[in-house]
Amino acid sequence: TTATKPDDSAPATSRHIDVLIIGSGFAGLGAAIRLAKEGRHDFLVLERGQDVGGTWRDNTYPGAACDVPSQLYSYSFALNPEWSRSFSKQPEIQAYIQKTARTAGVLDRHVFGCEVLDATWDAAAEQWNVVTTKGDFTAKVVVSAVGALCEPSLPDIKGIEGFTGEIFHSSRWNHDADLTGKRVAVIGTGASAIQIVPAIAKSVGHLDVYQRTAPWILPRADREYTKAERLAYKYVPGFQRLARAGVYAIRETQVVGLTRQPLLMKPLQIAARVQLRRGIKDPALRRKVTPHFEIGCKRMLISNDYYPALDRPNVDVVTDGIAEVTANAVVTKDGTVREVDAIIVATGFHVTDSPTFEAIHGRDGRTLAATFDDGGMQAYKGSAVANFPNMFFLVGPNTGLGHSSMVLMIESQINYVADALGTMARQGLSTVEVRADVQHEYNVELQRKLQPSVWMTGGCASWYLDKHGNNTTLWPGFTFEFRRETRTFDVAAYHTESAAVRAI
Ligand code: N01
Repeated sequence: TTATKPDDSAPATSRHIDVLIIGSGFAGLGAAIRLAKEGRHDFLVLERGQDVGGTWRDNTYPGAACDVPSQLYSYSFALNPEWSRSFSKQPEIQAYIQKTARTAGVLDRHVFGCEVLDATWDAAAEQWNVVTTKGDFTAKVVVSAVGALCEPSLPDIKGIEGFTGEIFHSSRWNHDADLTGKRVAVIGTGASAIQIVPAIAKSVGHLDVYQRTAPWILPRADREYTKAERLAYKYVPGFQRLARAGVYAIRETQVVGLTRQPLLMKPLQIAARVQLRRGIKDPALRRKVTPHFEIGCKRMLISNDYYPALDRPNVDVVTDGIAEVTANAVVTKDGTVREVDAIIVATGFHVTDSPTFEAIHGRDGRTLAATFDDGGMQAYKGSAVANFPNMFFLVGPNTGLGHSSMVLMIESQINYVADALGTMARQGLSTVEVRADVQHEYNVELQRKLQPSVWMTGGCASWYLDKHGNNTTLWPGFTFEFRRETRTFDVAAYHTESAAVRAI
């Protein structure tokens, strides 16, 4: 089911709006609900898909589920007493997002099937000119909520475009492709792959898992809620908030091990080793999949069925690098040819080099891509970038988490943006643009805090780091610290222009 009927209407004609939100995943939808509640701003959400949900709409691969406990994986203003288990599966999360959108009554503020092709700051008119597949818009403020894990990163492997079998990215699963009994290759062993592999291992004929770096995998404390728990979540006042607070507190403690004392992560490493020993009986295979970096350096993965799946007789882990793909096979650097009917590309996303950055032109026409390419992907409080006036980012630079729910960070950013819009209205500001010196100092301090973290010292390469070697994706503190920093819009950090002054 979809939250709404697809909007197949003819392209909208040129239209001015106070606030344009791009994207309707957890972030954009949350912002829309907030602005609707405030009722002060004329706003519209442009969504390239045909439904709300963002990555939870797109990632429909077999086994897709969340690695954050269900109790933390909802908006604080729309707790979900209906969760059926401790770690929710994708269909349940998507249904929650759809229901939240419907209940909040914001679907009629969405334009679905509307992809933003270009957004350019018009300094003279003090507005954004936004070109989309459904017509042109102008907006006083743009809120970019396009997500960090939405643009598939396809591997640059010789000959891959000539493969004649089924081939698709994990986040673009082809449900028409029947893999039953087929010879299948999965490239990658990240969070997506380790869910896909156990989900398809039994039904495919043969499975080759191409592993470049062995990941750390912790037990997944997943179980169905009992009837009593479900009733309590639904009917006992405060029970769900209490459960949420408990999970929150446990998760937050990991920050110290991740960012200040990586040695504190050792118990997790031991737990992961025990799980590896129990899950895989073959010692040679066990050696192959033993990680060689500190746990936490890459995203920590959780699964109870990945190792047993690798141990199946119809599954091979291939660690020789891929040399090329031919019309019907994957060839490794040692010359081995493995014929396959299908290739699943679970190679992650463009995070620090997202193609969406190309479409945004700030002052002097410079793209966000060029800006990030020079100085690294950086922002002020993850929300504003110098030279991009009246544009705010949700899930912006250094707002990701290695330990807890992104929804917590998203809500903090929404508070900040809502307060920014309120401040602009109250003070009659036509533009706000973060000061370059403030942004610079903020990022120097961020990088200083990140230096001792396991993400920098743990001996791995990960999508957390950009091409300059900086961690431009993760927040190096407790989520409540970010909440505190973003509680109010600190207008002094911004160059502002007042509408009244311009009129004179
Ligand atoms: O992508 P990834 P993902 N040849 O980038 C390998 C979230 N998420 O889609 O480690 C061969 O993590 C690459 O190898 P290496 C979560 O935040 C959450 O799995 O770079 N291999 C790696 O093994 C997660 O972190 C959930 O050496 C190549 C894999 O592909 C993020 O999304 C579920 C290669 C990519 O792993 C991304 O996860 C899913 C090449 N050319 C995702 N290029 C849950 O909540 C890359 N690789 C459970």
